[in-house]
Amino acid sequence: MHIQVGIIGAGPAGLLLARMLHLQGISSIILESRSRPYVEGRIRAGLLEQGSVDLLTETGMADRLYKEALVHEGIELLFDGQRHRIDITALTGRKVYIYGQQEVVKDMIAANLAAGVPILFEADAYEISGIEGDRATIRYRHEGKDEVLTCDYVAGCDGFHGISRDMIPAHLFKGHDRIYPYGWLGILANAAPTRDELLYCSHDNGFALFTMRSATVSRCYLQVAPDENVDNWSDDRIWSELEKRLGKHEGLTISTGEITQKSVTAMRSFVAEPMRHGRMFLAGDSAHIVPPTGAKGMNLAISDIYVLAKALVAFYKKNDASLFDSYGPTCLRRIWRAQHFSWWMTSMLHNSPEASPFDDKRRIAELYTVATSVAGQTLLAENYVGLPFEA
Ligand code: RFL
Ligand code: PHB
Repeated sequence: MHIQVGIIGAGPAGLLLARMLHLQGISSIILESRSRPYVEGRIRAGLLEQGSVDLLTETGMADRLYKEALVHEGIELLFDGQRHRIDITALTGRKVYIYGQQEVVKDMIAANLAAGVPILFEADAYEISGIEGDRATIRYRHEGKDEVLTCDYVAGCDGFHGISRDMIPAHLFKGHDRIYPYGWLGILANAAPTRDELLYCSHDNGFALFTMRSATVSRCYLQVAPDENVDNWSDDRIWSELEKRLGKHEGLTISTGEITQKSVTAMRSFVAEPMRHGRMFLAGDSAHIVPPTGAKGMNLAISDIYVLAKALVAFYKKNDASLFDSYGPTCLRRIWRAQHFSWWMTSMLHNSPEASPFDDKRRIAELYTVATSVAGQTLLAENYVGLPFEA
């Protein structure tokens, strides 16, 4: 089979690309190694920038989002026993949306399948070849058989553990990596959110984040060791630690409930360069990872695809291949800004086991600098709501 664009991965990146290409009459197919229920049930990100929501709206995939998403105009920073609200909307004129990534993914899968865009689930791509030549070939295993797909271009939207990134020859590839000495224990609970805005809390025991998925479902995160065993965390221990970290801050008590999901994620920053090699483009987590404190991962996947879809459309509609060369550099400008923001939020809010008492005091002073100055708050808010797609 031959198709214009072969897409590996049915995460937010691959699914959005397929949709944007379809709307311009460009054919694609998505190969996804996991099953549909697995992909639709995977609990991950929850915060969408206004620009991401605008793109989902333009591509006709935001109907349910507008009914179900929670629209947020501010966040609170909690540190040193105090609460400081940052009025994101007053400072930037923009808002953010709370809507689970798995809901975004469900909407995107439904839109693509309804339009006849093929998504092959449980189709594991294991080899990409020909990207330096006239046409690319993807070999994959589906329903117990080895299959071959040829395509003009390959979109490597296969996440951090995918195969695409490894196809860039070692002498051309550079990976920029930073590993943090902590991770997040994340839980989902049938409990009303503690507040109706997100609480980013820095405490002597470590960072905690109170976020949500709906009026009845809370999502909370606790800073833990990066290799922490989730089995060490009983439900009681989780609630008592959340209470300890949050409870120090005036007027707040947490509502508890049944915990329905628990997992530990290590934190890292990573950027792959280049993002294109011949006929293959990397997009989303296959090209970069951010620590989740800045809520940028899914949003960066979406902004990469905005730039990539534009380049493919220019080629197929106007025979203009020039945007292929600028794809990576355009994305990387925004990616590095998001990397900086994610690193900054992470370093400012977590207490590192490597920090000296001086570092800890300096870090709290930095939080005061940001929270008590309009300039500081604006810097945070502008980055939190997201920079323009082509910054
Ligand atoms: P995905 O979603 O990982 O999708 C890649 C897909 O490729 C498939 N795949 C293959 N398919 C076929 N053949 C192969 N060989 C394949 N190898 C892999 C995989 O099965 C998968 O379905 O990547 P994509 O599309 O680039 O999307 C990136 C986002 O998923 C990620 O950045 C976010 O979840 C990060 N993130 C957050 N991002 C935000 O924007 N806002 C947030 O609030 C936010 N919070 C978070 C987060 C990530 C977290 N974790 C779990 C790391 C909170 C957490 C805790
Ligand atoms: C989430 O809702 O899962 C979430 C929100 C904000 C973050 C990270 C995760 O910074």
